[in-house]
Amino acid sequence: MTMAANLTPIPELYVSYESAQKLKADAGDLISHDLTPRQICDLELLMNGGFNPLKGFLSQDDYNSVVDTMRLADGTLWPMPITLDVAEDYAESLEIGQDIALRDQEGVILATMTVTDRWTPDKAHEAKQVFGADDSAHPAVNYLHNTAGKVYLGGPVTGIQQPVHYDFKARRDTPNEMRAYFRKLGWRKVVAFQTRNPLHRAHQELTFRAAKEAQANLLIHPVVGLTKPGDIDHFTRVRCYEAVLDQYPQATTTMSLLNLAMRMAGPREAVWHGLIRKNHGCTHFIVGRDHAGPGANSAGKDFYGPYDAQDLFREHQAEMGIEMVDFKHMVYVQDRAQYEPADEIADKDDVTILNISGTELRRRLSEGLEIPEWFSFPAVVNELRKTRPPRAQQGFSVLFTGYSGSGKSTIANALMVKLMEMGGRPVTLLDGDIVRKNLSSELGFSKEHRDLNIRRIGYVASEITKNGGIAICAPIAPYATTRRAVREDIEQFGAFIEVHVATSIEECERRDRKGLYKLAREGKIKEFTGISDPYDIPENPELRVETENVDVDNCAHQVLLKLESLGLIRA
Ligand code: PPS
Repeated sequence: MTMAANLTPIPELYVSYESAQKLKADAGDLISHDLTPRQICDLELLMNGGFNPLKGFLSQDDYNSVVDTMRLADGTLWPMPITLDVAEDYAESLEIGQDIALRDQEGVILATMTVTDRWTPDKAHEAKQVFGADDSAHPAVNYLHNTAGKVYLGGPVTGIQQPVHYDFKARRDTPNEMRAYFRKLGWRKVVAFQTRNPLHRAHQELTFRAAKEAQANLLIHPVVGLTKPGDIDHFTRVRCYEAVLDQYPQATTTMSLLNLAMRMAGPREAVWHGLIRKNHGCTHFIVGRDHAGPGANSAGKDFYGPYDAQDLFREHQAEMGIEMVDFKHMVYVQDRAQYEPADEIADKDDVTILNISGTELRRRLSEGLEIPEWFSFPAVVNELRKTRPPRAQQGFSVLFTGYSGSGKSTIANALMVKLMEMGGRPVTLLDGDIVRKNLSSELGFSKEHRDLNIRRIGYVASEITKNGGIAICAPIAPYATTRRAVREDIEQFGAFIEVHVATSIEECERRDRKGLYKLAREGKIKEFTGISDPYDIPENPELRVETENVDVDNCAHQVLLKLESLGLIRA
């Protein structure tokens, strides 16, 4: 099918330097929108042609068509809705036809957009069509419902400047820079490898084989924008990739970083990834088992079948103009001291086959155990160990959640003292009352204020965790979605242990230490958790402690045992 790449430049949305200077000066009069991290990623790829043929954030017609048919309204294949989500009141303040300034989080203007469309999307429908289910266990569905604004704006974008990156500048290339590089080196066939994980020997082997099979050069094209919550940060990964690059025959392989915000949309995502690589001048694309898979749904089953992504890609590859190379599952054959594709080992009953799964690798890293040389390169393991020291040396956060008067603060205090007695890491207690006094003194108990309060606690706890300390938090934290957001913030840096202090509302009311339940029953305190405001019982906390007929010391001890079983403390 695809023989050689057409490497002529593709259209970008940037204006000339002079026009950009003028636009920047004039933009002072425009209403601004401060882009979210995801929108910055999307805008960069819109402007530099990575999302060619899109000319801006999708209009309502294009959106409806992409959601339902994977095509723009004119029939062009495009699987992912690229939308500018904003808050309702902001959207209402705009007129159709108006230009707005799109700014990064420091206020730097990156582009202007003419607002041609404004609508309130049916998010449940979008979730079902694009991600396969309206199930918040899917990170992008969760984002759609809990992070994205309620209203979408659409319209063409005029690019002023690229988002600023201070890291790995020399490794970031626009599609046209990539095309020029391939032209210069005479690379007419290029197979791209998309990844959000560190590369080990098996990946090196499979990418090298894929390139040989396609008689092509190889582009390692890792995503450094947004990946799946909990992934290894891109700084560490890029250092790992640089170490692996030396392992390829010289002049066959290059690496470039892609500032993409992944959606983990499996099959649709694979097609999207292919189109993006086509725009970068590649002729082939490696698609593996469960490509861009988000993991298990809320019923514990995978969202997509293992080969759904390959099937969808295959169906569309002729139209896309980029050819799929199937990912070979590589395993190590000890007897021959080499990696071989699992399905090509004729004598598999007579040889010893070794493999280390991602879960096993994480276990070995977190427990400081050996990672053999046949599995990875020493330089890669070294980088990973620096970022992921054994769990007993990492920071972590414990969130106690439960009704007012359930005993959260008392257990949290006891736990703090026990951890301080053990020593080794600094411990900070973010008790509900302490936080309300020092961080959130202006907040009340509306849903919005409670969310803000818990997000602040999550932010401080994530910083403590990142810096190797222990944060013990003890707010009511009544809403499951907010607790989940905090979990995601913290798990980027270390473990998050949710402890449900499961004292029943009846018992809390019976104890009524502060006399607040009485006031709540009399209607003198409004929106009181458990009486006149909801409390979402945690479904899968790391630990649930009962306090009725159990003393505080024992409750705190149960938490210690949990921490020990997770390898976070040593007995
Ligand atoms: S939240 O929902 O997590 O932001 O709440 P939190 O910061 O933990 O604060 C809870 C403490 O504030 C007192 N209080 C109320 N609780 C619940 N609902 C209402 N409306 C309310 N008004 C005041 C209450 O004493 C809680 O104390 P704790 O420490 O939980 O017993």
